[in-house]
Amino acid sequence: MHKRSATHTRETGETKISVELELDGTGKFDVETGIKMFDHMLTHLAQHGLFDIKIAASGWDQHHLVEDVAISLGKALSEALGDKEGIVRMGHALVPMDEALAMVAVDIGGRGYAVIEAPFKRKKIGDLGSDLVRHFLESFAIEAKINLHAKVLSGINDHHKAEAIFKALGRALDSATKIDQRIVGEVPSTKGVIE
Ligand SMILES: [Mn+2]
Repeated sequence: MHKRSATHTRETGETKISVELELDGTGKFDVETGIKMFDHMLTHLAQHGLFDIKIAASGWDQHHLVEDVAISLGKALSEALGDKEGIVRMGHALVPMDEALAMVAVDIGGRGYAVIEAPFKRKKIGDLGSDLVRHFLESFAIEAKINLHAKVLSGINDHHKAEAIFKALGRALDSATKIDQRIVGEVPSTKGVIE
């Protein structure tokens, strides 16, 4: 099988981003965005998605940083999947973290859409603005051209809720990006193509 990986770099007046993504990895990560809690979340994505992820990001504003990492990671995912031949396409995961429980479902169908139900009590989770969890997921889904539903089903602690979401996202994406040996070389869509 060809190597399913992609590199994406993005440099604007606001941020400088470099993303390397290997889909069939082992969960190796090297993530530095300058936002510790965001790094923590992205490493969970790598670890539990079994993706090898290298991200270096810098910029003067946290909102732009998170948004631009989401855009670059989304584009890298889409590119790494290529023509989407043989992939399982849909995936979901239900992941607990202590009292928190998160559900994530994805469809790699060529359409970017996100439905996020993740209410946080505090304005910040560590050094990360709580609103940026939603913003990350939405921006990522749109650029990756995937449907992404994320829902916190229960939970009290904001850190636990966010962490459960990112672990579930990793697991769901791992399932959806896997190659199904029964349909190698076939695009899993009645349209015959997935953008
Ligand atoms: Mn943690």
